[in-house]
Amino acid sequence: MPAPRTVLLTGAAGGLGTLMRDLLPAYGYELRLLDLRPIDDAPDAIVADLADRDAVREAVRGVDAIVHLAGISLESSFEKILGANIEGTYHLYEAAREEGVARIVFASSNHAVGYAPRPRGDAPLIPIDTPHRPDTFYGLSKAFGEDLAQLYWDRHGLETVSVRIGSCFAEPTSVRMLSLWMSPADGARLFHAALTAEHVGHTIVYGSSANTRLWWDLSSARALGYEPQDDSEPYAEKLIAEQGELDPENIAHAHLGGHFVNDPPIWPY
Ligand code: NAI
Ligand code: 15L
Repeated sequence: MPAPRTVLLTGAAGGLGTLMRDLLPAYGYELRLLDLRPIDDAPDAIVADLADRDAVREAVRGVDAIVHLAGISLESSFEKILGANIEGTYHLYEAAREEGVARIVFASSNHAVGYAPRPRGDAPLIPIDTPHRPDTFYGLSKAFGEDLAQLYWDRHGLETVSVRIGSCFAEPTSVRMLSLWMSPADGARLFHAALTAEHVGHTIVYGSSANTRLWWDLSSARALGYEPQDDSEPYAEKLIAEQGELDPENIAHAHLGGHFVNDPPIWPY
């Protein structure tokens, strides 16, 4: 596929969307922005709900690719997750199919496989082909999004890179995040690789920096051309001094999904 130029960024008002609005244009993309919420410094952004199929179809028209970040990003009721993440993602894929968009980069999450035990000692890294083990309705919606992406590749030839993002914030803020952190700059590198790699079909990758304390296998991300430059290790001493080492007897510390397995943060809206 030729390198995409015009990219629809859904969820552009959110935390990750704001970071990517700053970082992705340097790779040559012209971004079209969409979110439920208006964006103060982007008056041209499309304000639309993924529930609005006509608005979604119009937003998708003419773009080369989509980076799909919009949705509920924490745990919520099944009904709310169903609307925003499951039906919303379906509407986006249908619109992309109808408008002939070649590729979607889907913001999946570590929580699609959150009940995978975190590796300890010399145990192997969590493999890409680990079975779906969602830790929440939120994680379940990400597992659905990955399966939807597979269906649209197999049936319609629409390509997707599903990025099971770890924790993409300016800095890691917990001991768990030392293993899952994806620096914003590495996030942009990975999204760029996902947008430009040839023949991805439906590829699932883990999304993190090259952390010393890595828990998962980055090889499928590297195969796209992703070369992470950052490592959370400089933050380790301070975070461990403040929070202590992870306790294997603590269920939240024993699984990839962390506190989502027993006390997930709830979407506030
Ligand atoms: P966020 O909650 O800050 O942003 C999500 C955005 O989606 C919000 O601006 C919200 O208004 C918008 N949105 C929600 N429902 C919508 C709807 N029905 N129609 C249109 N827009 C809607 O979340 P964040 O952290 O920016 O994450 C972005 C994406 O990446 C999410 O899909 C999240 O699940 C995923 N992700 C993020 C991780 C992270 O570390 N930030 C980790 C793993 C996955
Ligand atoms: C996610 O999927 C969330 O969207 C994000 O807010 C973080 O909680 C992240 O996972 C995480 O596991 O740290």
